[in-house]
Amino acid sequence: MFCYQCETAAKGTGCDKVGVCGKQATTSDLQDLLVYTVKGISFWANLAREKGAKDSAIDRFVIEALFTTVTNVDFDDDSVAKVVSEAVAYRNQAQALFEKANGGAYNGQVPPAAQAWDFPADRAAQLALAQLHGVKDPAIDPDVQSMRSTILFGIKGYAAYADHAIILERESDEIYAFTHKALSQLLDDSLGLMDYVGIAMETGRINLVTMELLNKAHTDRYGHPVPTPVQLGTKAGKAILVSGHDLRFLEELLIQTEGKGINIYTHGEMLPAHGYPGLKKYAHLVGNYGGAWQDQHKEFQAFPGAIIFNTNCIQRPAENYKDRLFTWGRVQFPDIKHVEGWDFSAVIDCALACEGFEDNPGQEILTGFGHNAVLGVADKVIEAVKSGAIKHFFLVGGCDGAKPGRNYYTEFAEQAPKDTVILTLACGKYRFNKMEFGDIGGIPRLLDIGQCNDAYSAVQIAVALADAFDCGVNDLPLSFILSWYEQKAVAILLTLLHLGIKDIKLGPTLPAFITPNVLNFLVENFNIAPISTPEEDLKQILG
Ligand code: FSO
Ligand code: SF4
Repeated sequence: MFCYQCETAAKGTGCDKVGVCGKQATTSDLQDLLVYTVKGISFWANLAREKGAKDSAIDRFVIEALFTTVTNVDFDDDSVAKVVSEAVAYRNQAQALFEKANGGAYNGQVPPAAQAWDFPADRAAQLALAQLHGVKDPAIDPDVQSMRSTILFGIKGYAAYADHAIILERESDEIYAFTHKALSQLLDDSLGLMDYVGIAMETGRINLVTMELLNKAHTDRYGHPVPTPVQLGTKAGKAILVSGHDLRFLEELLIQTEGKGINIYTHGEMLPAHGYPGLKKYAHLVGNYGGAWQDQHKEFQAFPGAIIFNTNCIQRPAENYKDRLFTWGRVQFPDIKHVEGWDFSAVIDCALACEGFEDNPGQEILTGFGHNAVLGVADKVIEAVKSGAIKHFFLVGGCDGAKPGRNYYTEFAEQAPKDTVILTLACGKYRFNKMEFGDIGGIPRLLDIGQCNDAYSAVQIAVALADAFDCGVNDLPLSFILSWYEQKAVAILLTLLHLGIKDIKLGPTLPAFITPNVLNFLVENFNIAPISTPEEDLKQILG
């Protein structure tokens, strides 16, 4: 195995024996073969689209397969192998689609990934084949390899968002067409470094298109988020904990548990769900439980109910909650019950058989500051900036993780002066979202914009402020202090670069897949910098 797609890549270079995330070498190899096969599908799907032919089953499959390979999603060899065998069939289907549209066979050169190879039935043979198609090709120039990896990981990131959108019955041909084209370009050895830089910027643009599609799907169905206090204590009754990002899943579970004496708690990236009118209307959506994903081992054992993951980030479950744990959608873990489709009765039965909580009210925190809510008080915000009451905005957002260096974000938020406002999103907010920040003239100093995909909302807020002050986003008193962990964060970073956002501070460490030359390019063109200390970074930003 070799995997370097996330921030915890072993020794800062890559996991080569077992994943720091717990991914086994066999799973990693099968995921590599899946990516290789998906590039082959994309080669044919891209050619077919050029001839005016497309197939929605192929389009959706490519997205789902890529999401399967994102960090902390699928740890199950059987499940990944099944997706590879489906991928081989889809590759043949895509080739047939092209040949029909073309009226004959392709007369150019077909890259090996797109040729007609079979997936063996025997696991040992599957793994032997998989080992030939790792993510890194030693024959490729390291900088080109670095950009190819950046593009692949960015595409994997937005594939997660596109999958949520598909579940909400929203799709975009622009996303599918770009995905196929870009993945097939990763097979093209005639392309050079600057070609790939262009494709990476386009990946960022397509991620923005995807986040917008998902935002529209969420707000059309559930309304725009409104500022909402969320209870961190517990309520007497049986309980289900929902972890992940999928709002449609939460809605269906709320419907199926209504009137059953079961309370629903959100975990991790589900917290912003409490702000949506179409979800908060359910009285049994009672609160948020625990912290960010990396604390699940200690927190889940104390949860006296059923627990279900609908997207990342799952970790190897401990024995003391394994039997109460379920997965859904692309998430799978060996020996953990997987719920297929929309029938949640197994989860409900499990919750009813568990002890449940007693009443124990706790602190309340606020969520629901999407662009609609923030721009609804834009006049107040603009006035506060003009009067000097608000001196600066910080977007302190991104993923959380287990590394000690992530204390930077807690300390940064703590040390941000009282005349500054902190916008936050994704699970990194758990580093500071239980602290008291107070308000500036009624505007809370900490505004929770939402999930990582709500980076779309953050962009809308930034663009509206820039319009109001008749300047560019880079001229605003606004700084981006980002924490990354997995591939969705790569997609969001590419979006910010595509938008020309400069001076981003990125941590806790820089990606293992970025070579020194590519880093120099990013520094020269975007002035991107690794985080240093909160004191130094605040001093440098605020002068
Ligand atoms: Fe966190 Fe995990 Fe949202 Fe990620 S729960 S780390 S960027 O999957 O998706 O922020
Ligand atoms: Fe290592 Fe991250 Fe890959 Fe897991 S996802 S194997 S931790 S680089």
